[in-house]
Amino acid sequence: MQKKRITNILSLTKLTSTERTIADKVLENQRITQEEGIYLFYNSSLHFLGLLANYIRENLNGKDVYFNKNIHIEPTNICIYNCKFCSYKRRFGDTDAWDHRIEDILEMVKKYEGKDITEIHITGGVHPHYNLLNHCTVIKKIKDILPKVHIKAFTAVEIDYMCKKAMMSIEDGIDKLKECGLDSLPGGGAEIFNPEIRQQISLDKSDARLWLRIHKIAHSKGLKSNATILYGHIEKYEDRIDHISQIRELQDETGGFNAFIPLKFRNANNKLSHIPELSVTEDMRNYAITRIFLDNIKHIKAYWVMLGRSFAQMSLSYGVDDLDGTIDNSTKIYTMAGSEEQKPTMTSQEMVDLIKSAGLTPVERDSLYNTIKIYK
Ligand code: V47
Ligand code: SF4
Repeated sequence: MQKKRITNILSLTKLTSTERTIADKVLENQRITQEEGIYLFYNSSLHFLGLLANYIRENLNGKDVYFNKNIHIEPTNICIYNCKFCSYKRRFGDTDAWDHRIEDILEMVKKYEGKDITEIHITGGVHPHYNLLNHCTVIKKIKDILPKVHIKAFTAVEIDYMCKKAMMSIEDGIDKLKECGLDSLPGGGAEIFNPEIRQQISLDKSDARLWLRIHKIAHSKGLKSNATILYGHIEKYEDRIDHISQIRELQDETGGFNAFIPLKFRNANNKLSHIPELSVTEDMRNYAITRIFLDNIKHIKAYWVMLGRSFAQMSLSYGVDDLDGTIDNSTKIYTMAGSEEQKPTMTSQEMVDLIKSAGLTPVERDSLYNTIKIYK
């Protein structure tokens, strides 16, 4: 939306003086403060937030909405941690635990030989038996089968554990993973950085400092990564702003984050099932404020598998410019946590139609946001 048009609309909208200041900052491409971010959460309407977020999205990405062709591999759901929000983790011996052998993983990958997927996203439980070298073997063998595929793998929490298990420093571990074919890091494991809330929902999992340090090291070694927040459980608005503020600071230092992904807490089959899920209005307000606050990350991703297709489409009016991938029914994290997407797969045509019917331009991208195809 052009500056003049939004200025006209804002002049007809009743705003508080703080909202006026925030709107002026956005129109002048200036950064808003943490206090202003918190103010927006407590006070501002979806309409006002949507106007600003959409303006920023259009300035950064025009009408383009990105997606890629990818699959997820979840090698195991056996995990040493006990995150209360997790519907996926299992213990040894549980009937629905899985721990795929390397041969089975490679069989899965072989099915995509000659197909046009560009990315494999690998993440799973933190299995107590596997060290960094085991994971290296997996990615190396995947690259033998699909040499051109981009491997985005292992959350900072997984990297922390696999390095400890191999008695390697994070620096050496990331060097080794890179040498074996790792191309970037996904954004998971960030959850919420506030130490008290994190301790309550994720118990003894790697803390915020370590999560940030691992991403910083990855960036220093030329690997890009994503960042996430898990919102809508027991955290306060202040915690969300504190979290994205720490991401914003690291991005100022390294410029290594490609995308930020707000992940809405889903409440099926976990220890926080008593907490009601947020309304769609709250989700859209969260996307919009994230877009307004995070002025130095170009892409805000709505993970459609978690949100559902209709709401993912709606998020495109509230600051989102990326819908992740076509996925080919290859993830269970969200189906087990209650997402309505019980068979998460979208053909590229469905993805294209979904974006076009929102009045926007679908762009197939690679994992580093280079354009592969524009669907006019
Ligand atoms: O860290 C687990 C979240 C994350 C639940 O980088 C839950 O491109 C909501 O990070 N309700 C893993 N969220 C997934 C992830 C991800 C997904 C897609 C793309 C990318 C990327 C990263 O899933 C975990 C946790 O925050 N999660 N359980 C739940 N019940
Ligand atoms: Fe394990 Fe990840 Fe589930 Fe936490 S969220 S219990 S680290 S699989």
